[in-house]
Amino acid sequence: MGEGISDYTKFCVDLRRHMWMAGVETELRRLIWQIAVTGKYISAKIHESNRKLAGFKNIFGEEQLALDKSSDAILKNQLQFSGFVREYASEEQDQIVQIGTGAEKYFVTADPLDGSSLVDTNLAIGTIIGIHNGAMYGKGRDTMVAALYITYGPLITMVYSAGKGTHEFVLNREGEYVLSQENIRLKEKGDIYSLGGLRKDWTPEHLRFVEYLEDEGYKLRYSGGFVPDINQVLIKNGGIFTYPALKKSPHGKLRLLFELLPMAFLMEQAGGEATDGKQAILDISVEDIGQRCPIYIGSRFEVGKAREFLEEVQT
Ligand code: AFP
Repeated sequence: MGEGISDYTKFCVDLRRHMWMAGVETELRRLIWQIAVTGKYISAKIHESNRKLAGFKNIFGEEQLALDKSSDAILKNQLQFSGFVREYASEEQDQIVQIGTGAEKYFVTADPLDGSSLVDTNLAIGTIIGIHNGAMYGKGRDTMVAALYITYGPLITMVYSAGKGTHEFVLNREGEYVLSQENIRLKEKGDIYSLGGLRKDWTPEHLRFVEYLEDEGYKLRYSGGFVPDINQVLIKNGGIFTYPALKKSPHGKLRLLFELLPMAFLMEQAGGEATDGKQAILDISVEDIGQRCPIYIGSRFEVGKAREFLEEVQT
């Protein structure tokens, strides 16, 4: 599809036109556009944020910043009237919420504001969205039809895939998302690594994998924000992000439904891989909205290497 957009017109391909040219079906195009527009409202909220704790705890027992709650409310209200969304599940909601009549096609998952604990440091944070056709329970590979994330950093960027490649857009001064990178492709092997969890809590096999990367001269890039950390691997076209199983938390920290499935969908569409160490993230059955699992995601070489080191203990 990229050959259809000559360089001098590429800067004016906005999100709607791109999805139309890519053949994304109408309702899905409108839903993705609706969510992208909501990112502008969330960004406005971040810029007026009062950074006070909302005094609430989400189902994971984490303090919720006012921003988490308000970002979730903005998203839910926007989707409620989209006409395409039957159910909404969010990291900030205790359970799945029916927000349509029940006849709508899509089920949307959201981490409305991932990395909110970084707001006071002015580091980049993000919104992560998964769009499923039909039921949410099951394997992502069978249910997911699209995924996107919005990064609130020096620029507001949006990366989406509807199953026809992974593409990046930048929000310009006119408030339009314009194409910046089409069909992002990861190299077989990268040179950056992003490591979650504390070294003292890593398993011996994970530590051996990290030591391998260090010996190979990989550069450490870790902000503590899943969205910018993943975005760095994608936009630098290679490398690996991992938040592993820890000695006391064998399932790691990150949530399968809200964080890992959307990123795995985007990364696979860009020629990368995402695994929990044993199986592809998109092949893991979702049994509970709070399900967590370890993640190794990025270039095929590094993800394959991680599996090798982790299998050593499994044999
Ligand atoms: P917050 O949303 O509480 O800031 O957590 C962010 C996050 O879920 C994810 O964005 C990061 O990859 C991960 O936590 C960082 O975890 P550590 O603080 O343990 O490194």
